[in-house]
Amino acid sequence: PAVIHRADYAPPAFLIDSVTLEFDLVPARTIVKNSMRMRRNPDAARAARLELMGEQLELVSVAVNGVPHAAARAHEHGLTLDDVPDTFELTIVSACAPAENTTLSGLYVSSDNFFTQCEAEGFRRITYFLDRPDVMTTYTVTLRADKAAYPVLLSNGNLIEEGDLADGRHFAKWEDPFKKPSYLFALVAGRLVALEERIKSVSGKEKLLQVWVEPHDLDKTRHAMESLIHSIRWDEERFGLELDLDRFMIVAVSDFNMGAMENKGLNIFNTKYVLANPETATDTDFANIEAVVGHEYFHNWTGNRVTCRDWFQLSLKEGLTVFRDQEFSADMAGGATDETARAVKRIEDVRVLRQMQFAEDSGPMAHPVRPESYVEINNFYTMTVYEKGAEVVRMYQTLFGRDGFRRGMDLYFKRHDGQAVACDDFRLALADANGRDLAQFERWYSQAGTPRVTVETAYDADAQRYTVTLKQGYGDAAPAARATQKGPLLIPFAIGLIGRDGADLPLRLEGESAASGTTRVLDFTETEQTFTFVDVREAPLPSLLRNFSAPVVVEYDYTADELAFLLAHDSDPFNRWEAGQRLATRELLALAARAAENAPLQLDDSVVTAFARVLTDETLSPAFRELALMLPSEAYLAEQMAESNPAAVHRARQFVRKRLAAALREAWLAIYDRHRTPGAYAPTPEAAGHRGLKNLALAYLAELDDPADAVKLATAQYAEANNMTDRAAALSALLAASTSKETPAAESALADFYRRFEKEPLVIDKWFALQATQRGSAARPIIDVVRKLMTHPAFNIKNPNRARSLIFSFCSANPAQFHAEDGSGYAFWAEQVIALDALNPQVAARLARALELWRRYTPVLREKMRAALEQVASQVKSRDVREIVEKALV
Ligand code: BAL
Ligand code: ZN
Repeated sequence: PAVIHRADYAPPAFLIDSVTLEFDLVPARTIVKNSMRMRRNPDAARAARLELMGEQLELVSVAVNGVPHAAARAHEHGLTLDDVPDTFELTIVSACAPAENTTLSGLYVSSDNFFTQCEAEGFRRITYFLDRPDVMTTYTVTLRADKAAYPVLLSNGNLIEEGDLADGRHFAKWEDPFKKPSYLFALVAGRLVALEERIKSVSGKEKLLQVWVEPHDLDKTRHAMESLIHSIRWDEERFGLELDLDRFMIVAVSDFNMGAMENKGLNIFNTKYVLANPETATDTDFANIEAVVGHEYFHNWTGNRVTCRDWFQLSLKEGLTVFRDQEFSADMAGGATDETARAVKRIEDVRVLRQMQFAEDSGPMAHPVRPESYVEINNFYTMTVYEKGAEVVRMYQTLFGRDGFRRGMDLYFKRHDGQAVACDDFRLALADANGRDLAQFERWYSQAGTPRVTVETAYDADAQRYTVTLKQGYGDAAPAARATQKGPLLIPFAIGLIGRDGADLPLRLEGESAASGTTRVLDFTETEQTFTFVDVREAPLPSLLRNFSAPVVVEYDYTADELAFLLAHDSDPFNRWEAGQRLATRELLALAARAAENAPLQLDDSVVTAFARVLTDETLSPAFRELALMLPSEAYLAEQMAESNPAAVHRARQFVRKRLAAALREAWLAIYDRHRTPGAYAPTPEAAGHRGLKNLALAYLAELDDPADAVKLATAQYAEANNMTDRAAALSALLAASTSKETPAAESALADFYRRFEKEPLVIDKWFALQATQRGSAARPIIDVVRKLMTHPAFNIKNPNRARSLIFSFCSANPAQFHAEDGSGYAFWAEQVIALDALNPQVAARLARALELWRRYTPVLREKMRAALEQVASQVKSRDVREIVEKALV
């Protein structure tokens, strides 16, 4: 397949000054009339012809300045027009088939309503166009449809006219005053209802806010609305950015490839990130909705007002907007000053980064934050572009502080509002606003792979000097990453030094006149660099990379005692958590190595003691304790092994869970009791923290060989729960307990759960996911459960949420069962990738990625994975899946 290279970027040969679209919406055949005022781009080389992109379209007519154009040729990828003048009005009529569109890209039907998804290249499936982000224009859109079937007609911007037509049809005309690229176009038509609010923005202008859903979901829209209002306020306060439209709409749709989409003024959301009430949504769902509503809203400035020049610059908007939504969530949880509450959010984000992005960066799909090439852009909506991209943006704030970062943002908007720009433009704005040369920082955008920083320290008691030597490199990087690595990075390396009493020491670097602060951000710019602290009155313990100040791996030889000390004392809450994770990871990897050889397992008491201390430390917030007591995931641990062995990791991790359960049984019971949250449900971070810790206690109790306590508590909790967090946690505990000792409570709760929530698709997704991710045994492999569930009447592979809840949950979130030695998981994976490829290539390609790290597994698994990959490679058709499996097999 054709590879597209960043280096080949050229400006468009033609520009579009305005576009008028008229839709006659019919599911089987929708007619689109597209009138564009076009002219040649004075800043581009003169082109012999006009090439418009188009896919899966039926051309009806083409006219230039109102005259049918003979020299127009439609082909598989678009429409070619010879002999066009320098400026002209181009009118194209075409048809598409929304009801047949299972790809969920372009115009499609879901629950008998019409929706669109245009990012990245879906608009060309609606009409012929210059479907590239650097072609920005103003849109006027008229929608016509049957009034009874489609009473609501929405598009971007402001509603300027509506009315009835003949034959029971009606129309609505929308005008978006802002120029935008085609990927931000949207329309929605159907039987929907809205929750509405009117607010005044900071400058006193009235704004209409709407959350549109199907009628039976109206009782689940309040939280999304509140999240939207909080987002609007937050962007005004933190960045001085105001909502620029009179009306802002969110629409929920149950068939959606992504989480949500930031179309100008008409955000379209996966129902998963809109709908919530206490009975149907967990604390995590509530938090995710707040984050995603924020994310899409924040795109209005970072993405829409200033957009991307080309898709290689995707992180310009995504990395920045993820950073903004992370900061929003942290501010909502802890304000600017509650460091522990902020750290909880930081830890959650870093867990995801390390588990998913570091893995991506170590395999065949490794790419820089600003990729150099792609086959299918949809494959580059990745953890690297989003999450590592957000870390790159965070580093500017770490270097310049909140105020310096704000100065950079202000300059970025001053320079580029209304433009389509590149990652370099953002970097230069930050550099210029803060008077610093950030040329070296560019490498964060161009180099792939996870940097490794090794640390050596030395203390000279006589001179009271402490030296910290940092070395950076990429270790044994994957070939895809190695090819991009050119030189050292500018790494803001935050460090503190801790004295024997557990308190931070004042810090003075050599050459400074006085000590200042207890955390310093070192400018680490060379391959090897030594920093000397003076007036260090005792041998300190270093607290390294505080608050995870850069997306790197830190290697330092801490002893187990030192890690236990940091876990008990570090003033940086992130590093307190980190010390516990290092301690646990080290222990778990040693155990996994033994498990791989079927050697007996044994856990050092000091580990149990260190964890017990955190668990019972009442000065720590429940949310923090929950994170500290959560062991690194099986996926993360397998990734750390020289040869990934999911079965051994599972055995080791289960062994430790059982030991922690047994050794701390009384403590878990006490915690369970103390952190019950009686009364009305509120999804606040504080209440969620109590529930989280309580349910962690329940999960540990369910690990006991005799899980009677857990079964009793979970059965009661399941029956009495007034919220989904507690009900789902109880069900999960019952399923876990039933693997040690069969309990009828698990089966009956599972059946009750289904009956109770049969009409709530998002809850039924949880029902599938809980079963797909449950622990199995030799007698009861989960692949059998999954295959049976595939035939359940509620299963529907065409709905991405449902496919994810069963197929993806099993293939990506149940490693011990998926990687069964008999290869049964891989055979299932191949079947499903092939089935999805024919329906929805974007979703299929995501699933395809579950095997990309195959080379890192034990030989037996590796060979079976390769065979499955080859089978898929020989059968799939889409560019999306081909790119993934072909890169994996190289
Ligand atoms: N732009 C695609 C969805 C999102 O990142 O918001
Ligand atoms: Zn985004």
